[in-house]
Amino acid sequence: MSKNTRPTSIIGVENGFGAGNPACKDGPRVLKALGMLGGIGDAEHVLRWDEEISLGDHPQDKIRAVARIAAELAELTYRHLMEGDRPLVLGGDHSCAIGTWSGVKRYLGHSARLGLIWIDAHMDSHTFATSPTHNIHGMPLACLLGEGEPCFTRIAVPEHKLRPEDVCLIGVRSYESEEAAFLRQQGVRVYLMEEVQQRGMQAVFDEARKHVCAATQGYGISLDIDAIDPLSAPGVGTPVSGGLRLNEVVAALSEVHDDEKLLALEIVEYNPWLDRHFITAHSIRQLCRAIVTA
Ligand SMILES: [Mn+2]
Repeated sequence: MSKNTRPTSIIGVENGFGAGNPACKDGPRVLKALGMLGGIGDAEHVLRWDEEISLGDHPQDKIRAVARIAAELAELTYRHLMEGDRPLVLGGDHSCAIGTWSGVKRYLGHSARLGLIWIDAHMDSHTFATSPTHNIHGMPLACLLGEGEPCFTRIAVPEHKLRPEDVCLIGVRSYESEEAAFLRQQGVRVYLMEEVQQRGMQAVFDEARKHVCAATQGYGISLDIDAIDPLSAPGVGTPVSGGLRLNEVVAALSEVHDDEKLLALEIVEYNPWLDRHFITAHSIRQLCRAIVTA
């Protein structure tokens, strides 16, 4: 691996319009107010809060609201990469992924390929045709693969942002059959929680990293904190028991934090109002420390 020299720059996305419970929009603001990400980093590994984006409280139309946020975020991740930073997007609900990775794809260029490791208890691969809830945070991966509303699939650049063979999911344990069928038909590699338990997170993560790097010019990590066991991350809208151990995810991030090919990361779905004793906030601090300084 060539060594990363980019400073990490946090972009807070105060948006919960894609989730059933919109209060995860307060995640970045609460982490900042608690000083939870202070004192991370050193002279060689800089971490700085950059900016927050938000839309205000009561949008008339959730689809337009989420699309507007995604377009704004795509512009920001693109600009930060151009300026030599590594963006760390803090959600907000997972619909922000549409924006994050559209901006990263724009930065890489039309003919380049982007890899993505999607760590999540869910598949997030619905469309409006298959989703029982119509919550957009259940759709971002399908959108990035080119499936879904044009206002989501055409952000930043018109082409599909990801090729299915450049994507891996890790930690999945709750999904609908339509999503599983879509990903299977696309040929996306999914490491269900069962496989992670059998083989160990480190083996699975190493294999996933090789997979998403094989034919790509750079890759990212999208971490939905509901992938982590609710014991270490209770502050999420849709907790599912039997998840990844926090220390395994921290170890995985530490392993790649200095990898020059790792272009951007996101940590999403923290809902501070559902947290207990700041357990989730402390877990996020550990994850961010692993990303910045290992
Ligand atoms: Mn998710």
